[in-house]
Amino acid sequence: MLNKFDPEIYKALRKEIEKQKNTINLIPSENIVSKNVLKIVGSIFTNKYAEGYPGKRYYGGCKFVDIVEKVAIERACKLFNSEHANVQPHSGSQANMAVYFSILKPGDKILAMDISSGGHLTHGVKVNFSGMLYNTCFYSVDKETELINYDKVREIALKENPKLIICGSSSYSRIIEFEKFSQIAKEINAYLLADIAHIAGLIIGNLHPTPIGYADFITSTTHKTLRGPRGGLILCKKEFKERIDSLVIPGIQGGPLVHVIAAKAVAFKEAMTKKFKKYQIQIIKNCKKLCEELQKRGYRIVSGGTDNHLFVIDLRDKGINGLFAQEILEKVGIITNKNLIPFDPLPPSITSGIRIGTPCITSRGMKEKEMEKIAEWIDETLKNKGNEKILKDIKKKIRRFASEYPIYPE
Ligand code: DSN
Repeated sequence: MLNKFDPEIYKALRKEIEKQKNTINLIPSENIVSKNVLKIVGSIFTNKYAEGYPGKRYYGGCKFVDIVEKVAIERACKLFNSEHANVQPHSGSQANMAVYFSILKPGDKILAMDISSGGHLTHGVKVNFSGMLYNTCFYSVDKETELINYDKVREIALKENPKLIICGSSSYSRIIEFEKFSQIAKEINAYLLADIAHIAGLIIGNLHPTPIGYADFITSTTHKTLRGPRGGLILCKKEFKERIDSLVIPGIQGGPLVHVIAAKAVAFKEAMTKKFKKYQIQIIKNCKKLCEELQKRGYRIVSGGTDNHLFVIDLRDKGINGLFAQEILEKVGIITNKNLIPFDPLPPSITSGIRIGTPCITSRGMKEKEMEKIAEWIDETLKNKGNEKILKDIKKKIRRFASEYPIYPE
């Protein structure tokens, strides 16, 4: 038994279970998987090497692995209405890397959203491989509205003439108009990549427009709103199939994580159900409600609201920074992450904002009335940051409240 053999790791696991049970997780990129996904990701498929693709492996003994990967590919294509899917990327970063390597040479130009507006590390940020290898220029949200200004994006695209335009974001709380990005990309003969890591589940639920038919490549993770195991996914037109597949393996990866691919397949099946659509609707309802409740209590929300599963609070007028807010909220059992706001004067290690999202708490069964309570606790915590007694009291209430909601949903 693990507890006897490795008490160090066992204890950490017990503590993590306790933490997930007794706290309120508002990190928009996290979720909690179903029992079936959890079971298959912990299965003996982890024992198998399967470099290659179904029917074309470099190892023997892949008969059953082939079934798993074929099913995962078919389900991903059906779910997103895509011509091709590669289910092997270990993460969203590797999915993006495979796309870049398939169409770009080092030094080629990328146009992407800047990180303070909501762009991702792998969208050309200097400290990341994407920024080291490629020459990136950025578009930001509009300073006034904090929304994407498509005329401005077009203007930059015409001036910079990038080979690839990337849309998709980690903290943009509004609808992304893929059709407009596609028109801009077409005008300058650039490729378009839509990174839908955050909003994949909403797209499946028809609650956000799909990039299918507009983007040449679509990348995603499978563990955010999609609620599958941690991993990546690439969708593309048939014409790019060979290039993408050979870039994933042997290009940038070796053996696929078969246990994770099996879990992706299960998650894709779950995502085809009515229950999943209802879940996605509730994520948005909860997010809007939580956002409104915080606005009522005087918090400024970047762009003035949300259309999706997340939003960012600008804390500058509260006299605290994102790091401080993250830490004090964690103290009472509310898990968030510090996040840059557009044109943030503070560095990413401190930030002026926190990012809030509802996928996880919605998976646990919370609805609008619970959002009122959570907003109140956030507000009370930030207002009473120096009062240990009040903070302790809030922690107790949160612990009692959170422990009522399951962390192993069906
Ligand atoms: N870490 C993910 C997020 O939080 O959005 C992106 O990689």
